[in-house]
Amino acid sequence: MTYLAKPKLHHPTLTRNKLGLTRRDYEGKVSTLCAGCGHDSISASIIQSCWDLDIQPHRLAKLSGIGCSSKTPDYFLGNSHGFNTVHGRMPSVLTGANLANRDLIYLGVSGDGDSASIGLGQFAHVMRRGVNMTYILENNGVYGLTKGQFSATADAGSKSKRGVANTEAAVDTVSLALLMGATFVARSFSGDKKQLVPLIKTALAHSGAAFLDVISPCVAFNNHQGSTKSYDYVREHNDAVNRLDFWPSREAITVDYSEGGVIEVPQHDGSVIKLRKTHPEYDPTDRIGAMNYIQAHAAKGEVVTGLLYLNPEAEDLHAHLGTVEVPFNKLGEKDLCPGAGMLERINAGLR
Ligand SMILES: Cc1ncc(C[n+]2csc(CCOP(=O)(O)OP(=O)(O)O)c2C)c(N)n1
Ligand code: SF4
Ligand SMILES: [Mg+2]
Repeated sequence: MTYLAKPKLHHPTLTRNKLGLTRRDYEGKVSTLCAGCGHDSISASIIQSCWDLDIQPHRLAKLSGIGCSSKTPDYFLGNSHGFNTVHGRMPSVLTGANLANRDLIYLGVSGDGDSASIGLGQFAHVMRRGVNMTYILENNGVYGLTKGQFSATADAGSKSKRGVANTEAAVDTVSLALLMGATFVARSFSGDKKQLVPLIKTALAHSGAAFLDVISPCVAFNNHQGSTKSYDYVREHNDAVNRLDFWPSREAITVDYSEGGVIEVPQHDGSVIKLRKTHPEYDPTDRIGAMNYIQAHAAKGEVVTGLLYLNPEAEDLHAHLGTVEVPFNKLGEKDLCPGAGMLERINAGLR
């Protein structure tokens, strides 16, 4: 059996969002991942975020590659569009879908093997193109699905379950996303829902390439002493540069932030990010500064988390290409075929 359907019955007193939906309406099938796998906690945070944001499930498309992480879209948003692509190829399928129908909210889910090994080229290009999406990389430092080989994000010196040290340099996907031009870059930890949920919500509202690297321990193959992707290691070395809250609109702000140290970052769509700095010197709008900070702290074995970079002026691929507002899949023959007269004029202009 590869999946289990969940019973459809809801308790009548469950809280409902503005659409009248309960959190259960944002769930998927019963997870078949190992008990305690970090990926299941990320799915729970995605469910919470979409429920909080009152997203209509049919307006979201979830795409993934291959791996335990890439299986997870089956375990959330059972009423959304889904496409489980080939290993490492999620970004190009997502790009094509986004170009065909710009009206959907795109959520890409991938693993460190899927994104940093076979899919590294695709990863780099989807970031630099600014495809409007939320890209969540569930990072456990191993190929969980194929029984725990080191992946390209495993830190040099990190030990395998059998005690063998990894000798190769790690691909830092956060630094790579920054380098390639992603306009929202964050890192979090599957065990920190309080940090992760607002980051997912902010990423979903961002119009441009939003990348979220989530350290997500693999309890079967990479949660032992000597691993830098275990629950214990990440808890001990987590260096959160900020904490945020996300408000879908200015009117909705009900929390009192008068204790100080909070910056408001208004977004184009009227939503507001409330950013509480835990490291006063960290400026998430300074891309080069962010790269330096992340590298300097990684050299000390620290895992820097939080909203690492945000470009409030971000534009997406459709803006770069100057495409029409109407999604391509809604254009009819009249819009797409200019007629013989127009074609003649175009050809004449080229002579
Ligand atoms: C073209 C191709 N090559 C290799 C594989 C075998 N394979 C399946 S999943 C996987 C790695 C998955 O690792 P990751 O993306 O980190 O996901 P995790 O299982 O750790 O969540 C590999 C190499 C495959 N399915 N397809
Ligand atoms: S093998 Fe690892 S990544 Fe895969 S489900 Fe089990 S704990 Fe999760
Ligand atoms: Mg992995």
